[in-house]
Amino acid sequence: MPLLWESDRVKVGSMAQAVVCIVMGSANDWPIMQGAADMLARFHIPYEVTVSSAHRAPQRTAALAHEAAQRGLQVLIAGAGGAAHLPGVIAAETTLPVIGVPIDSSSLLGLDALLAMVQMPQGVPVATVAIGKAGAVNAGILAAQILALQDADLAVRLRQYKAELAAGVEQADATLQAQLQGQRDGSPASR
Ligand code: RP5
Repeated sequence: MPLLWESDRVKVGSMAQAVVCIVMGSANDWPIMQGAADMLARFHIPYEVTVSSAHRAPQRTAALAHEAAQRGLQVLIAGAGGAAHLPGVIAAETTLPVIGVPIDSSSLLGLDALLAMVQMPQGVPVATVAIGKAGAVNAGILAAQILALQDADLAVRLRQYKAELAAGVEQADATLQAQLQGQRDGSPASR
């Protein structure tokens, strides 16, 4: 089968073989899905980005899924809104792990996409994350965690990220405590 989407996919990062593919139902999903791309870049994971659609381009989507493993991809991240069948259709055609990102692009604010992704039938899982930007970011992190099972250096970068999250909470609490102390020092009761 020809690589129907080979010519127009966009590879990002180093010249290394992409191991993650970010696919989205519309180019209009990119502002959200960029959250996944940013996390992959942060963890130095080569990835590619493309648009496909379970409904508007079913053959392109099937080819993408069929050819993913043989092209060296290891994780697929699929974002879509509305009746979001893209991750499920891809998961039906590959044994690679598929992470679904519900996009809040419809009048139902992504609840439709969330249910379409998370309610997959037994036997065909889609690892569905939260609606919108937080979900896209988490999809990038989850992809990194999957890849880190076979990549010790990546596992170190993930542990550093966790440490940064914890340090951010410590910093936020220190700032809050200082503000509260300042309010107490300035209140009439403390004079
Ligand atoms: C879905 O329909 C896409 O994932 C997008 O979120 C939504 C709207 O697509 P456009 O009409 O903006 O291209 O398939």
